[in-house]
Amino acid sequence: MNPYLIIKDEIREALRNGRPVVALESTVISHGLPWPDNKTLALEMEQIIRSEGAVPATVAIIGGKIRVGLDEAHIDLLASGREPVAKVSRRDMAYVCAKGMHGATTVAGTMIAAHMAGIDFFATGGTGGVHRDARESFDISADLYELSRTPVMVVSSGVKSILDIGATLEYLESLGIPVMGYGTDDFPAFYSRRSGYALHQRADTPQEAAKVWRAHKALGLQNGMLLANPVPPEAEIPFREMESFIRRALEEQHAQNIRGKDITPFLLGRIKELTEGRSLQTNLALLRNNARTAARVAVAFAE
Ligand code: PSU
Ligand code: MN
Repeated sequence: MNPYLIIKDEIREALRNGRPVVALESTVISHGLPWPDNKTLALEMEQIIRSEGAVPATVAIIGGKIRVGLDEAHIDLLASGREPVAKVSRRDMAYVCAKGMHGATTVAGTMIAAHMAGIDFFATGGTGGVHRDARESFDISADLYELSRTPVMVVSSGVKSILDIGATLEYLESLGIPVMGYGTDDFPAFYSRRSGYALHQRADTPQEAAKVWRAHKALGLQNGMLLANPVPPEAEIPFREMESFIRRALEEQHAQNIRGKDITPFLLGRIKELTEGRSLQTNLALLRNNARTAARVAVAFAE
């Protein structure tokens, strides 16, 4: 047994019985959304997953233990910011556990914990990717490398256009990571339903997505997969409207010399301020939608 891993009883039981379970990340709670929307949203995503007949498993490190399945008090701790919470990717995992710290898991960190627990499906908002200045900065999210080595299906709304979307897709291809559009042939750009980049794999129903995942497992492929789920049309912000805000946030990031793992949270926060909260509503809508889709795929897979 792994002394650093605590799986909630309900989740352990569900996994033992082959019932559907969906993992959720916690960096979006601690670093991605403002209080109190972050707490409301985290609880809402869990509720949506339950209403679809699956069991939610929000992942975080609390006092040095990786928890798969949180209580409301844990979510409150992560959301309120009253104690320091580290942003935890693969790099940070052992350190944060050894030191007994609190940590919010990124897409990469959450995939690791989900796989340790035996969970196949994971819903998030947007994944990390290749940053626009990666040619000089080498800033490529560890999420991409994790997708290339850990067998979990990640449901996301593509990547934010703070990133270089074309380069991110090229890198996903190089790493052998399948990207399947959910009801779309166009890679979604987080706030926008379309990025203009074509996808070559598509699923229109939870059953179709589950079937591809079943084949992936049967083939013994050890990497992850992205199911790219566009934001609901009524919550979308068109691509060209976002571009000026994104450019401004990127200029400020460079001017203020923000680096490393602080870059993504900085950009997310500035974009929210620059769009006066409108982007927040879009962000919440796509997170709920991804929780619902991931739960439906997990249920279809279990049937
Ligand atoms: N993109 C978003 N919202 C987020 C994140 C990314 O639109 O909350 C978070 C996720 O947890 C993701 C992490 O795994 O940021 C990527 O950080 P980095 O770019 O430092 O790898
Ligand atoms: Mn980075």
